[in-house]
Amino acid sequence: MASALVALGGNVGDVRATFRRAIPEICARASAALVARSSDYITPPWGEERQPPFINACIEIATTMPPRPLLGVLHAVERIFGRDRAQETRWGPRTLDLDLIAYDDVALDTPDLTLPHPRLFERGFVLVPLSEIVPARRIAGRRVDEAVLAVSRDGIRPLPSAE
Ligand code: PH2
Ligand code: MG
Ligand code: MG
Repeated sequence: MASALVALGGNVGDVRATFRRAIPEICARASAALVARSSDYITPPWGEERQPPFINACIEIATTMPPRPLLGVLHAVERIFGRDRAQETRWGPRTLDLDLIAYDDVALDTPDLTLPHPRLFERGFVLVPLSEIVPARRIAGRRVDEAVLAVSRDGIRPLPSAE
């Protein structure tokens, strides 16, 4: 079994409801077990500031599906929840963004998939939820709970559990 870390994000529609439905959909399609799920966080928009705040979360899944097919599953689940890549702008609003952050210790650099995720260490909206579920995990040689101290956490707030 491999351990895959997936970041979830969105700022269009009922994003928390989308996450609740998308997580079991990912697990079913990737024959994966959900190992851990972070809280949902409200986060200030990064990259393009003139848009509503995002909701972000991270999950850890255990799967035997290799990274590239897993990325295909994530893209398929994005489409189910209304993602339309043809209509959107870079860093702009979206219903559901699913990013593969890390897959065991696999390092890959290809046009469609880079592992670990190349912008992970710049992004509080990924590192904060990630540090909740896998603080001791090393990604590219860095502990997640140390990496989170090096990024801005301004405006990033956990939301009370929705259940
Ligand atoms: N995703 C983006 C662009 N900006 N900002 C936050 N806070 N969270 C995101 O998930 C996010 C973003 C494009 O994928
Ligand atoms: Mg993204
Ligand atoms: Mg993405």
